Amino acid sequence: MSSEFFPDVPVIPLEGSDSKNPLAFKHYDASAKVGDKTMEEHLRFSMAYWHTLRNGLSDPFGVPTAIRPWEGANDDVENAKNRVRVAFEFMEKTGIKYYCFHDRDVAPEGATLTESNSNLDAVADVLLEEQQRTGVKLLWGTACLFVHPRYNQGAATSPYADVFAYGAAQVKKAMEVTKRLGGEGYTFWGGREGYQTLLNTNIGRELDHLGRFLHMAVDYAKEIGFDGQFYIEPKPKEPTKHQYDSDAAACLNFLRQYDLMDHLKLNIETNHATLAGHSVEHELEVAAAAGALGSIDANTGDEMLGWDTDQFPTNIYMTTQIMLSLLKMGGFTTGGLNFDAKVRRESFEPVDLFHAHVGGMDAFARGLKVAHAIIEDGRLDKFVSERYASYDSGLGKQIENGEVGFKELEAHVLSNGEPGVTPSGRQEMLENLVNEFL
Ligand code: XLS
Ligand code: NI
Ligand code: NI
Repeated sequence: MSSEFFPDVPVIPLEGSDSKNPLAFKHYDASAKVGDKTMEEHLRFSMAYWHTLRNGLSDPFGVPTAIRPWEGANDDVENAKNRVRVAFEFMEKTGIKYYCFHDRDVAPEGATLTESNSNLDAVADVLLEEQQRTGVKLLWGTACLFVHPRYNQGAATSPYADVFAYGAAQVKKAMEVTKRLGGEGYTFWGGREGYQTLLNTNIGRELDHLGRFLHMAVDYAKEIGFDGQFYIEPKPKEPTKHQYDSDAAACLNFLRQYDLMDHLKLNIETNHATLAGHSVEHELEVAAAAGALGSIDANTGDEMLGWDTDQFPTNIYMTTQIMLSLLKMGGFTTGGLNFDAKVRRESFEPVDLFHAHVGGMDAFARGLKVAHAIIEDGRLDKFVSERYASYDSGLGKQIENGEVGFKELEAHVLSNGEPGVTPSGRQEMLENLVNEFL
């Protein structure tokens, strides 16, 4: 284990809930079993390279504040390679076993595509070496199709075919590198796939182009034998006024319209859900109901602010609800909890990165334990299944099986009259029940 970049931070110990050490786990015990899996297997934590290694913490009003002593003077390949060592030391010390990256997070963009690709290959050599040294794996890769000026009006939905082509070339390479690093998935997040004004926009054509783009990705994956899971990540706005991948329902509709349901699952991000006017558990449930919940970008927003603040998750009630949805659908297969989150601009020291991740991991460990206890207890599940029991037999079953139509149902009403008083929804009782476990 190397201890070059964070000499003052040891491997984060597990000290239990009585510990007052801020850099110790109080709840996350990687090898402890919760039900039939260990915490590590349930939670599959991942570090987001773009935030943890590349976010200088600037905001629209101020310059970067982050102190990152390992950064060289130049944004070159040598510096990028050194940064990989930092990333892996960080993951070794926090016990995070996965990471995610955009092509341009890990290696600098060159003057040409060829140069950018060779930069990426050179850094990928080091990523692979460090993966082998530490056992850390790649949860998913992606391409950054939103920073460079060429993408100012989108990539796959840019009105300009040459820009579409550039985006495709970039994704082709990012998929190849993801495969080389054994990535378990590949994510498409809209970036600038959306519009700023309808006055200059043909939505139908842009959506068709996005559909074509994703089919090309599916075809190319088959061609190179990349068998990782593709994800699409909903977000309603920011940077564009309207992003086409607005929310889980819009993404599912898009996937169905373009015959992509078999190829992509959703990567749900908490702060994107709230930007869309939903809760994260709403988005998770919508995705899971369609059999399409793939992965989670674990962060949180600020209820008072209307933008993507990407804060680290600390709210136990929220992590409990996320874990309830996840456990109900049987847990992750290829996905994980990726901390797509950044420390505040005011938290600029390297050690703040540890506080942030350790806190997020502990918040999810508690959420996991609480959600598991609620499921074991069984009262919540029982209440919900009893609520739908009228569909388990008789008329309800006939409705579900498609055995009756309006005429039969009319006849049923004519002979049975009013349904009678329906049972209470008992929301408050159920909220109290959840609180019993917190
Ligand atoms: C931005 C997105 C982005 C994706 C990866 O809001 O969350 O970080 O997760 O491109
Ligand atoms: Ni994200
Ligand atoms: Ni985001």
